[in-house]
Amino acid sequence: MQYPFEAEPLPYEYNALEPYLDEEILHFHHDKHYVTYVNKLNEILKNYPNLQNMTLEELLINTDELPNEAKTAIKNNAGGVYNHELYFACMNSADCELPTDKLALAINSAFGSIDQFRAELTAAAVGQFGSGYAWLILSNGKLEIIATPNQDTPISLTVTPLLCIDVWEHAYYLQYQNRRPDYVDNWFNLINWDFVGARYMSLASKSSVS
Ligand code: MN3
Repeated sequence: MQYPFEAEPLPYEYNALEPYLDEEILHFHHDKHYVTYVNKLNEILKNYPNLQNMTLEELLINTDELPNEAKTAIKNNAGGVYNHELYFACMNSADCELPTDKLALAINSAFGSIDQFRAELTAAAVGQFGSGYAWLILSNGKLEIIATPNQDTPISLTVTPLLCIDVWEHAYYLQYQNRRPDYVDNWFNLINWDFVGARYMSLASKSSVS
């Protein structure tokens, strides 16, 4: 995927995540916030034909190749596209409350238990000051939890994101107002563990983790 980037459709119905996330939030979040990042990225890249053959990942990783005057805008908007696509893909309506198989083993090994994993991811998401994301990442074959501000993305740190939660206020304010901890708590019901597990298996094998 490269310029001109096209917005991916939401991978489920807009009301599929109720009662944990309202249809109205999904409309604003996907159709306005996410689509705006796609459009702005294309607007910027229109002026840089030499960047138009780069993938989204390349734009975020090979930042040395970006012109100085456009570097921040490209980072913010390409990050906004990448982060939102992963965030939407990491959720679904299925009652899939726990990871399974090798990902479950890896989570237990890295954090001690699923409950501890949940506590650490919650702390990162609730504790992120201002806008940003909390992530489960794969770094040198090990699972870790980090938080990033704004639209910064872990792939720029050369680690691999497996799962993310958007904690910008636009992700929850219409339904939860200032109660970010309630949003985070309910979001755990929405994690698409089949997707995250498949992502782990495919990426872990690439970094030679068994
Ligand atoms: Mn968002």
